[in-house]
Amino acid sequence: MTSMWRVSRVDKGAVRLVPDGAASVPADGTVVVGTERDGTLPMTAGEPVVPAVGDRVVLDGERALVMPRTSELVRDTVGKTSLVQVIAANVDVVLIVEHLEPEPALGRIERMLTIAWRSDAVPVVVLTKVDLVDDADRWLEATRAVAPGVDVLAISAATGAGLEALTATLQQARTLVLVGPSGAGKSTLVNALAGAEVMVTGEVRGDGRGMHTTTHRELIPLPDGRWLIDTPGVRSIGLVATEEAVAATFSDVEERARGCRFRDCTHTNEPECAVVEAVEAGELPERRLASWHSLRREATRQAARAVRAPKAAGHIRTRR
Ligand SMILES: Nc1nc2c(ncn2[C@@H]2O[C@H](COP(=O)(O)OP(=O)(O)O)[C@@H](O)[C@H]2O)c(=O)[nH]1
Ligand SMILES: [Mg+2]
Ligand SMILES: [Zn+2]
Repeated sequence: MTSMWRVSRVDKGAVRLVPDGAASVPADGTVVVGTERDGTLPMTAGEPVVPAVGDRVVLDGERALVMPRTSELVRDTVGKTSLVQVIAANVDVVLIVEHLEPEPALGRIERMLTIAWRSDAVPVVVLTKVDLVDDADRWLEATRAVAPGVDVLAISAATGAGLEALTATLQQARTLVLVGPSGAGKSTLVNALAGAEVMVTGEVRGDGRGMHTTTHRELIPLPDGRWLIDTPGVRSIGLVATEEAVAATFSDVEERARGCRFRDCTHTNEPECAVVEAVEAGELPERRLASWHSLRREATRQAARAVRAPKAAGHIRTRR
């Protein structure tokens, strides 16, 4: 007899599964399956993969089979060798969570947007801790300017401000992943969206209050049938981007670029460059073009380091 599950956690050598409409659910709701020695599980179609949080798994007796992924949020581990790692699989929406206090980092948001567009999921930007600032409108405007075509909302898990609007925005999403710096309020938002303390509380601070220190990625089933994936804050998230992902992130730059004289204009020193002209005319922020250059460069560098294996592959070892 077969049943459907989703990967909720991946540890060394073991994968934790939670039922996805499974026929027979064990008492604690989870099963643990071991991986092969190289960390992989077989796929229902194609090469074995390193399982990722969010993967759909068919249990057929003792056998665990991973289903092909509809989307993959990937990052490049920052090391000597490029190791592309799947942060989350089968995600509909990437919630890019950024705090309003301290000030949001627009460059980080642009970066996360590129990673999100690369994943085949839809990004939504959430500015948290709106209760702590009085210039949220200014930041909303500034963030919308670097996130063309993307919903940007300000919320407070403390007061509940903006949560209804966020829920309405996310109505269609079945699986969501939250990404952003440590302390941005991701786990707090998970609990708010779940309506319960679903995220495990980490160490207790000196003042005795609980502190959510997320140390691993985890998939959390919500009572309404949706799924949330909480992630620990990553200091430096390696960019794995395609040209299309950068173009989607910078659709404002791309639009201007259609007016450039050369189709392959690099917007540096070409004559009749509509992008540089827009910057000179004050119609496009200079930092926006600088971000475009820097993310393009980084994406090109990463692409040169990584030899991309078939899409389904989880970890891809590459040459130096
Ligand atoms: N004032 C305020 N504090 C918040 C809000 N959201 C989260 N926090 C606090 O910010 C800290 C970090 O939150 P946490 O959810 O652990 O962040 P994570 O590292 O992104 O998961 C905690 O002390 C939360 O109580 C908010 O909307 N307003
Ligand atoms: Mg957390
Ligand atoms: Zn140009």
